[in-house]
Amino acid sequence: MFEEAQYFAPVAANEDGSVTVELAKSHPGFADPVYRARRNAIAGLAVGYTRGEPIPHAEYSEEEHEVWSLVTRELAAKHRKYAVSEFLDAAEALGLPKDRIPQLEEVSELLRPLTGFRYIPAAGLVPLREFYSVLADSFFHSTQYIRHHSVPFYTPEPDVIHEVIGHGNTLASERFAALYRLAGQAARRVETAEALEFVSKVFWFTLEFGVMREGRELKAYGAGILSSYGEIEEFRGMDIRPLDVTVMGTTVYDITKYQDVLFEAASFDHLEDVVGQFWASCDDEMIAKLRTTA
Ligand code: TIH
Ligand code: FE2
Repeated sequence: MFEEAQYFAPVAANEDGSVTVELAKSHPGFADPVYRARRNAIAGLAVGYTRGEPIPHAEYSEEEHEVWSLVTRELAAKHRKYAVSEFLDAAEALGLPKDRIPQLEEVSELLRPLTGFRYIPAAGLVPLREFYSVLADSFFHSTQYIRHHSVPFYTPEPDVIHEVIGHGNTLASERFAALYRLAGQAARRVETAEALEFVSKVFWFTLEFGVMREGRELKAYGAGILSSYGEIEEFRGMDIRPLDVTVMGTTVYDITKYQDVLFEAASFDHLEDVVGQFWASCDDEMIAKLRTTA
């Protein structure tokens, strides 16, 4: 999940303690009362959650488990073809269920011996600062609902498939987990809204939508590409630019479409050298300077 500039359905608290998720008219689930009831119930689980408690259990319907199975099946073949090897190895080590949606608590348990990352349920939009800074402590905010069954190949709205298949598998790699933690430390270190936005954009163009050279091929490591079996077929045809922190930190993107500008790391070492180093050392002053040179 992510924030602000992103596509997030507002969650409203009702007087009786329940919550209502406001889906846009254009949302594929807008006119589906069963789906809307599910979204409200699931958002209700995360409201009032405090860290350290067990994550509330979401009881998914048969139809919801089927969406997970379908997407898992479609993605498995595409991952073999298009995902970086570090992701494939991590996914193998994590061993997510294929035929049912796992509980977030269960995913945390699977991650525990690998990298120690833990999930925090989120009802909807999490403030930018909060979302990123807890990455430093190996916490990851996650939605629990699943995309509407009519559009399984892509959603502009982060859902449990994106959070768990995209981010969870990545967070099972110690090498990737270290980068997530560095992004968190950077978010905690910077003070201005401009600097925080810059840090979050570098995250967007790397850990969400990054691509990487592996031998002669271009592979994906960004969770947003790896959770969409529609978008993953398209990334090689996009405008692929060299990895550059200043450009990534200032490029505007549209969350509702397939990303048409992507940044290529020449190798994992290159990603760590450029982006890892940036997050490890950036501060308000450095970012203010970079923004003027953009
Ligand atoms: N587009 C992704 C998917 O379909 O799985 C979800 C998102 C990733 C980043 C923002 S929204
Ligand atoms: Fe995400």
